Amino acid sequence: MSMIKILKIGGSVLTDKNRPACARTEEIERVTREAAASSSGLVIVHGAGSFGHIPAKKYGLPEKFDPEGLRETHTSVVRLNELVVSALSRAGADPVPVHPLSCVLLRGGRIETVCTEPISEMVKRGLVPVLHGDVAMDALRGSGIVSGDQLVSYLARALCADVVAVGTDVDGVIFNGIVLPRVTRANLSMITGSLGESTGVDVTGGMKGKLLELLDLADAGIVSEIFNARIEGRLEKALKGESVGTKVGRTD
Ligand code: IP8
Repeated sequence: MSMIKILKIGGSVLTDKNRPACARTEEIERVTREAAASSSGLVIVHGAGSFGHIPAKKYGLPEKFDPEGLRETHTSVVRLNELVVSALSRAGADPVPVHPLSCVLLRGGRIETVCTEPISEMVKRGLVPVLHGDVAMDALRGSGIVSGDQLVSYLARALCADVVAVGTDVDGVIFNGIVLPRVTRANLSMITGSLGESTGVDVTGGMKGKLLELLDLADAGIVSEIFNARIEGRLEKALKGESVGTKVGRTD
Protein backbone atom coordinates (compact mmCIF):
# COMPACT_ATOMS: atom_id res chain seq x y z
CA MET A 1 0.00 0.00 0.00
CA SER A 2 1.31 3.46 -0.89
CA MET A 3 2.01 6.21 1.62
CA ILE A 4 -1.05 7.86 3.14
CA LYS A 5 -1.03 11.60 2.49
CA ILE A 6 -3.55 13.97 4.03
CA LEU A 7 -3.88 17.28 2.23
CA LYS A 8 -5.85 20.19 3.65
CA ILE A 9 -6.71 22.97 1.24
CA GLY A 10 -7.78 26.08 3.10
CA GLY A 11 -11.10 27.75 2.36
CA SER A 12 -9.21 31.03 1.88
CA VAL A 13 -7.39 29.45 -1.07
CA LEU A 14 -10.55 28.14 -2.72
CA THR A 15 -12.94 31.02 -2.01
CA ASP A 16 -13.13 34.73 -1.34
CA LYS A 17 -13.95 34.55 2.38
CA ASN A 18 -15.62 37.96 2.38
CA ARG A 19 -18.18 37.23 -0.35
CA PRO A 20 -20.96 34.67 0.18
CA ALA A 21 -20.42 31.41 -1.76
CA CYS A 22 -17.74 32.98 -3.94
CA ALA A 23 -15.45 30.32 -5.44
CA ARG A 24 -12.03 31.18 -6.88
CA THR A 25 -12.48 28.89 -9.85
CA GLU A 26 -8.99 29.34 -11.31
CA GLU A 27 -7.37 28.54 -7.98
CA ILE A 28 -9.59 25.46 -7.62
CA GLU A 29 -8.44 24.27 -11.07
CA ARG A 30 -4.75 24.89 -10.27
CA VAL A 31 -4.62 23.33 -6.80
CA THR A 32 -6.61 20.30 -7.89
CA ARG A 33 -4.24 19.85 -10.88
CA GLU A 34 -1.29 19.88 -8.48
CA ALA A 35 -3.04 17.48 -6.07
CA ALA A 36 -4.08 15.11 -8.86
CA ALA A 37 -0.41 14.72 -9.81
CA SER A 38 0.18 12.85 -6.50
CA SER A 39 -3.20 11.22 -6.03
CA SER A 40 -2.03 7.79 -4.86
CA GLY A 41 -2.77 7.33 -1.15
CA LEU A 42 -4.26 10.82 -1.02
CA VAL A 43 -7.09 12.02 1.24
CA ILE A 44 -8.20 15.63 0.74
CA VAL A 45 -9.94 17.81 3.30
CA HIS A 46 -10.91 21.29 2.21
CA GLY A 47 -12.04 24.28 4.22
CA ALA A 48 -15.54 25.68 3.96
CA GLY A 49 -14.51 29.22 3.01
CA SER A 50 -17.31 31.67 2.41
CA PHE A 51 -19.63 28.74 1.54
CA GLY A 52 -19.60 27.70 5.22
CA HIS A 53 -18.43 30.50 7.49
CA ILE A 54 -20.88 33.13 6.22
CA PRO A 55 -24.07 31.01 6.64
CA ALA A 56 -22.74 29.57 9.94
CA LYS A 57 -22.33 33.11 11.29
CA LYS A 58 -25.73 34.19 9.95
CA TYR A 59 -27.47 31.40 11.92
CA GLY A 60 -25.39 31.79 15.09
CA LEU A 61 -23.71 28.38 14.68
CA PRO A 62 -22.14 26.61 16.49
CA GLU A 63 -23.60 28.17 19.68
CA LYS A 64 -27.22 27.73 18.58
CA PHE A 65 -28.98 24.57 17.41
CA ASP A 66 -30.82 25.74 14.32
CA PRO A 67 -32.17 23.11 11.88
CA GLU A 68 -32.49 25.61 9.04
CA GLY A 69 -28.96 26.92 9.64
CA LEU A 70 -27.66 23.36 9.76
CA ARG A 71 -29.31 22.50 6.46
CA GLU A 72 -28.41 25.71 4.68
CA THR A 73 -24.78 25.66 5.80
CA HIS A 74 -24.34 22.01 4.86
CA THR A 75 -25.99 22.44 1.45
CA SER A 76 -23.72 25.38 0.76
CA VAL A 77 -20.44 23.60 1.67
CA VAL A 78 -21.55 20.60 -0.37
CA ARG A 79 -21.68 22.94 -3.39
CA LEU A 80 -18.04 23.91 -2.83
CA ASN A 81 -17.19 20.22 -2.40
CA GLU A 82 -18.83 19.48 -5.76
CA LEU A 83 -16.65 22.12 -7.42
CA VAL A 84 -13.50 20.59 -5.90
CA VAL A 85 -14.52 17.02 -6.76
CA SER A 86 -15.31 17.86 -10.38
CA ALA A 87 -12.08 19.82 -10.80
CA LEU A 88 -10.09 16.87 -9.40
CA SER A 89 -11.84 14.54 -11.77
CA ARG A 90 -11.06 16.81 -14.76
CA ALA A 91 -7.44 16.80 -13.57
CA GLY A 92 -7.32 13.00 -13.88
CA ALA A 93 -7.82 11.84 -10.25
CA ASP A 94 -10.68 9.59 -9.07
CA PRO A 95 -12.23 11.71 -6.32
CA VAL A 96 -15.28 10.82 -4.23
CA PRO A 97 -17.18 13.24 -1.98
CA VAL A 98 -17.35 12.40 1.75
CA HIS A 99 -19.61 14.68 3.79
CA PRO A 100 -18.76 14.91 7.52
CA LEU A 101 -22.40 15.64 8.48
CA SER A 102 -23.10 11.98 7.61
CA CYS A 103 -20.05 10.31 9.19
CA VAL A 104 -18.83 12.46 12.12
CA LEU A 105 -20.18 12.69 15.68
CA LEU A 106 -19.04 15.55 17.91
CA ARG A 107 -19.16 15.74 21.70
CA GLY A 108 -18.88 19.25 23.08
CA GLY A 109 -17.42 20.52 19.81
CA ARG A 110 -14.70 17.85 19.54
CA ILE A 111 -14.78 14.84 17.24
CA GLU A 112 -15.86 11.72 19.09
CA THR A 113 -16.12 9.36 16.10
CA VAL A 114 -15.60 9.37 12.35
CA CYS A 115 -16.64 6.41 10.26
CA THR A 116 -13.22 5.90 8.70
CA GLU A 117 -13.51 2.35 7.31
CA PRO A 118 -15.14 3.43 4.03
CA ILE A 119 -12.44 6.13 3.69
CA SER A 120 -9.67 3.51 4.07
CA GLU A 121 -11.35 1.28 1.49
CA MET A 122 -11.62 4.19 -0.95
CA VAL A 123 -7.91 4.90 -0.62
CA LYS A 124 -7.05 1.20 -1.09
CA ARG A 125 -9.02 1.23 -4.36
CA GLY A 126 -7.23 4.31 -5.69
CA LEU A 127 -10.08 6.72 -5.00
CA VAL A 128 -9.41 10.13 -3.45
CA PRO A 129 -11.88 10.84 -0.62
CA VAL A 130 -12.67 14.56 -0.49
CA LEU A 131 -13.94 15.75 2.90
CA HIS A 132 -14.58 19.31 4.03
CA GLY A 133 -15.27 21.55 6.99
CA ASP A 134 -18.96 21.02 7.77
CA VAL A 135 -21.72 21.15 10.32
CA ALA A 136 -22.10 17.93 12.32
CA MET A 137 -24.31 16.45 15.02
CA ASP A 138 -23.05 16.95 18.56
CA ALA A 139 -24.07 14.48 21.29
CA LEU A 140 -24.12 17.27 23.91
CA ARG A 141 -25.09 20.42 22.02
CA GLY A 142 -27.34 19.19 19.22
CA SER A 143 -25.14 20.40 16.42
CA GLY A 144 -21.75 21.95 15.95
CA ILE A 145 -19.08 22.77 13.44
CA VAL A 146 -16.27 20.45 12.49
CA SER A 147 -13.38 22.35 10.96
CA GLY A 148 -11.24 20.86 8.23
CA ASP A 149 -8.26 21.21 10.58
CA GLN A 150 -9.92 19.11 13.28
CA LEU A 151 -10.74 16.49 10.63
CA VAL A 152 -7.13 16.50 9.40
CA SER A 153 -5.82 15.96 12.92
CA TYR A 154 -8.27 13.10 13.56
CA LEU A 155 -7.87 11.39 10.17
CA ALA A 156 -4.08 11.61 10.22
CA ARG A 157 -4.10 9.62 13.48
CA ALA A 158 -6.85 7.20 12.45
CA LEU A 159 -5.26 6.43 9.06
CA CYS A 160 -1.63 6.60 10.34
CA ALA A 161 -0.72 9.23 7.77
CA ASP A 162 2.84 9.43 6.47
CA VAL A 163 2.49 13.02 5.18
CA VAL A 164 0.21 15.80 6.45
CA ALA A 165 0.27 18.96 4.33
CA VAL A 166 -1.87 21.94 5.32
CA GLY A 167 -2.27 24.51 2.54
CA THR A 168 -3.27 28.06 3.49
CA ASP A 169 -3.02 31.53 1.92
CA VAL A 170 0.07 32.49 3.98
CA ASP A 171 3.63 31.14 3.94
CA GLY A 172 3.38 29.35 7.31
CA VAL A 173 3.46 30.47 10.94
CA ILE A 174 4.77 34.03 10.90
CA PHE A 175 6.44 35.57 13.95
CA ASN A 176 7.95 39.07 13.82
CA GLY A 177 7.56 39.04 10.04
CA ILE A 178 9.53 35.82 9.65
CA VAL A 179 8.21 32.40 8.63
CA LEU A 180 9.17 30.00 11.39
CA PRO A 181 10.65 26.79 9.91
CA ARG A 182 9.43 24.72 12.90
CA VAL A 183 6.88 25.18 15.69
CA THR A 184 6.36 23.00 18.76
CA ARG A 185 4.22 23.39 21.89
CA ALA A 186 7.22 25.00 23.57
CA ASN A 187 6.95 28.01 21.18
CA LEU A 188 3.19 28.42 21.49
CA SER A 189 2.93 31.01 24.29
CA MET A 190 5.61 33.15 22.61
CA ILE A 191 3.90 33.25 19.21
CA THR A 192 0.14 33.20 19.90
CA GLY A 193 -0.11 36.99 20.23
CA SER A 194 1.32 37.49 16.76
CA LEU A 195 -0.71 34.87 14.90
CA GLY A 196 -2.65 36.44 12.04
CA GLU A 197 -6.44 36.53 12.00
CA SER A 198 -8.21 34.91 9.09
CA THR A 199 -8.58 37.29 6.11
CA GLY A 200 -12.38 36.95 6.10
CA VAL A 201 -15.36 35.67 8.10
CA ASP A 202 -14.13 32.70 10.17
CA VAL A 203 -15.98 30.83 12.92
CA THR A 204 -13.31 28.18 13.59
CA GLY A 205 -10.31 30.12 14.83
CA GLY A 206 -7.99 31.02 11.92
CA MET A 207 -4.26 30.24 12.28
CA LYS A 208 -4.44 29.79 16.07
CA GLY A 209 -7.19 27.16 15.76
CA LYS A 210 -5.18 25.43 13.04
CA LEU A 211 -2.00 25.37 15.10
CA LEU A 212 -3.76 23.95 18.16
CA GLU A 213 -5.17 21.08 16.07
CA LEU A 214 -1.76 20.36 14.52
CA LEU A 215 0.00 20.50 17.90
CA ASP A 216 -2.45 17.83 19.12
CA LEU A 217 -1.40 15.78 16.13
CA ALA A 218 2.27 16.42 16.88
CA ASP A 219 1.68 15.12 20.43
CA ALA A 220 0.68 11.85 18.77
CA GLY A 221 4.02 11.83 16.92
CA ILE A 222 2.76 12.99 13.49
CA VAL A 223 4.54 15.98 11.96
CA SER A 224 2.63 18.31 9.64
CA GLU A 225 3.62 21.14 7.32
CA ILE A 226 1.73 24.45 6.97
CA PHE A 227 2.46 26.01 3.59
CA ASN A 228 1.19 28.58 1.10
CA ALA A 229 -1.01 26.73 -1.39
CA ARG A 230 -1.53 29.90 -3.44
CA ILE A 231 2.06 29.65 -4.68
CA GLU A 232 2.30 27.26 -7.59
CA GLY A 233 4.47 24.19 -6.98
CA ARG A 234 4.41 24.25 -3.17
CA LEU A 235 1.52 21.85 -2.85
CA GLU A 236 3.31 19.18 -4.88
CA LYS A 237 6.48 19.61 -2.81
CA ALA A 238 4.56 19.54 0.48
CA LEU A 239 2.93 16.25 -0.56
CA LYS A 240 6.41 14.81 -1.08
CA GLY A 241 7.23 15.76 2.52
CA GLU A 242 9.57 18.61 1.48
CA SER A 243 9.90 21.70 3.71
CA VAL A 244 8.04 24.57 2.08
CA GLY A 245 6.61 26.42 5.08
CA THR A 246 6.40 25.70 8.81
CA LYS A 247 6.73 22.19 10.25
CA VAL A 248 4.59 21.53 13.32
CA GLY A 249 6.26 18.90 15.45
CA ARG A 250 6.82 17.58 18.94
CA THR A 251 9.06 19.22 21.54
CA ASP A 252 11.87 16.66 21.87
O1 IP8 B 1 -13.29 26.18 6.95
C1 IP8 B 1 -15.63 25.29 8.87
O2 IP8 B 1 -14.56 24.54 8.35
P1 IP8 B 1 -13.13 25.23 8.09
C2 IP8 B 1 -16.97 24.63 8.56
O3 IP8 B 1 -12.24 24.09 7.75
C3 IP8 B 1 -18.13 25.55 8.57
O4 IP8 B 1 -12.73 25.92 9.37
C4 IP8 B 1 -19.42 24.96 8.26
C5 IP8 B 1 -18.06 26.83 8.82
